[in-house]
Amino acid sequence: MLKIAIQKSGRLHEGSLKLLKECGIDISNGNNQLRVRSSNFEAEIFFLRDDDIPEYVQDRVADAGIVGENIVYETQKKVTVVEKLGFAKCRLSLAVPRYEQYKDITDLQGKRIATSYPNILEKFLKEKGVQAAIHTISGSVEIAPRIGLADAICDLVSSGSTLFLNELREVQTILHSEAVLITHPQLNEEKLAVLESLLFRIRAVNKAKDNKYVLLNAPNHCLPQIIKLLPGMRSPTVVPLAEPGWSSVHSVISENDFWKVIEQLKANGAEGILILPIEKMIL
Ligand code: PRT
Ligand code: ZN
Repeated sequence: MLKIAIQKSGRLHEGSLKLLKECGIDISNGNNQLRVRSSNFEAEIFFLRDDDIPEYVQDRVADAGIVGENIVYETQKKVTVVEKLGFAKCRLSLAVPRYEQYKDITDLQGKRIATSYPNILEKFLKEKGVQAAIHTISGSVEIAPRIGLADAICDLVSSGSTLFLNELREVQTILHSEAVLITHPQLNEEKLAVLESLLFRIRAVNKAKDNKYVLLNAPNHCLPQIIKLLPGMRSPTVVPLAEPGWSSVHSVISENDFWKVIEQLKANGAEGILILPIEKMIL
């Protein structure tokens, strides 16, 4: 049995539950319970505050957990990051009042910086050789400059609208973060086997999200060029159409290359292009 800790409520909660569901792991937390056994997978899910998850994993209360990398690096517990999960993306950044001069990090020498991430910030400033007074506060960091508590802040940013509304300007990114799967560094054989199975499913789900299934028709003389543009998993499937001299080509393309490849396919004679989402992808 693998004990997996996820956030009870907050920005990671939905994404964590959705990922487990996409992995076919059934969890029904109808009564708002603290822990729930999956009915179809060797796992028990614990619902906790995100800040506490690394410590619980270190202390073996849970074997694994889903948290933001920002929390992993700030709490400095002995846990292993085993997989990036691709959701809850954000960055930990320094910001100063909108009209404040800022050339580079040395402008923060001797200044006061408010943050909920004192450990990450201290390490960063040390690396840059900058000395500043770190004020640790647990929430609403963005108001610190306005109330005269600090000259700058170090906080999580995603869209940037919180900074904008508080008349702050992002000047330096310290860390890019996303949700990750962490585990205790030493799991027994039985737990490792469940973890392997979980990782296999997570990778199949996330790989599918990065790719699209493409179907198209093309005259046979265009096939060599089209096949070059669509390497697919091994190579594309090519099947003849009922109309002589034409074929249908099926393949997989990466989300990142998508628009570029589609334009090139059209330019090389492809017609009737269909793009479909992939649910799971196993290489
Ligand atoms: O109650 P609990 O302790 O479990 O939750 P929490 O309130 O501490 O955390 P929560 O739910 O706010 O965030 C959980 C995790 O989500 C964080 O640790 C990050 O890994 C991730 N995450 C992703 C974010 C953001 N994006 C984010 N934008 N966490 C916080 N924010 C906040 C940020 O602090 C700032 O106040 O959102 C504001 C900025 O957002 P924008 O869009 O205006 O830039
Ligand atoms: Zn928290």
